[in-house]
Amino acid sequence: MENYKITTLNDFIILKQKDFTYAKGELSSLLHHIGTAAKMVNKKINKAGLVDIIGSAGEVNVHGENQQKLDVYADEVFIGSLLASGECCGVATEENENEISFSDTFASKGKYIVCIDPLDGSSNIDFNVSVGTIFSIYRRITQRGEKVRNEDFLQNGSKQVAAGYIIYGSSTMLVYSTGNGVNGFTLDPSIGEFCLSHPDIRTPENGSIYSVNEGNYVHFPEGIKKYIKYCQEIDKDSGRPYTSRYIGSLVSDFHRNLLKGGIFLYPENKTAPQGKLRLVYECNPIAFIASQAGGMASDGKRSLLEITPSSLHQRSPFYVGSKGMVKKVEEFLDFYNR
Ligand code: P6P
Repeated sequence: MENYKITTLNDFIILKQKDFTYAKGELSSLLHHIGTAAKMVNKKINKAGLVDIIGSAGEVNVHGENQQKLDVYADEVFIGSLLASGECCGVATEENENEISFSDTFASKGKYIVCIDPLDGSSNIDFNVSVGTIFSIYRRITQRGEKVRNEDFLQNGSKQVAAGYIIYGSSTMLVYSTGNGVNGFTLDPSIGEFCLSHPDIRTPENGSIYSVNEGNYVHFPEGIKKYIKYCQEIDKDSGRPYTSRYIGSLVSDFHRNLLKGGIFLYPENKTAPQGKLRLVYECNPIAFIASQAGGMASDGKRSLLEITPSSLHQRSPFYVGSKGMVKKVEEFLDFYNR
């Protein structure tokens, strides 16, 4: 008898809700709505090559970056689904300059705010490279029923109630944590459900993969240049030389390293003095997942989760993955940038 014991995302959310004595189902409902939005975006991405939805929307986003049509679609779908949940009172997304306050009577009383990059890596879509959604959930600071304010979205990463990502790749996966470990769910299109496929993900203390855009090498800090050469040296005891793997899509590069062990680096460089990746809705949620799986994330000097953001779209140097490897990068930066 084939094993039909399937645990869907919704089964799991309800099951795990029992871990939180004070839980009244609000977070569960919010996570369920994120799963629904992910299925809708997945459907469009799968057909992107066939219908007129790839390519530029002809607009640029708040950062002056060319907005892909699927960016716009994903942004609208996730915002709509978060509003519909009734548990989220406002969102900050990569595609909108300012936070969005939900004025709907029901939603304005929501307990949570969400920071989200609706479609990270979207410039890769036209070339059939995996892309992702990255999300972060906090309790609001403002009073329920009030309009949200900037301060609701500028909490440090250690205050995250939950975080996760969806990777639209060879299969579509949702990986999330509510602070009790990390679990991965793979979408079974035949039943339209995310099914538990990677329970209790733990990332190895050390790995043999390093992921960085070496095209920026000349612009890197001295400590990063030396670390990259360290990865390329022969040292059988530590398994070097490491393997270089870089897709150019954060969720894909991080997800591979999370499962196999490895480090992802996006350093500050002369052309991007604060790095490229956004602290609030890219680095922090990924850092939360990494730390929950036994890894760590740093800006090169300190734990990324301890940084209090000063603006919604601020960038940060980003080093994330296996704890031993991130600590080694911090050592190199400290020694060579002394
Ligand atoms: P670069 C995609 O545009 C993205 O925001 C991340 O997904 C990815 O890790 C990074 O930028 C790639 O940047 O400069 O190496 O092309």
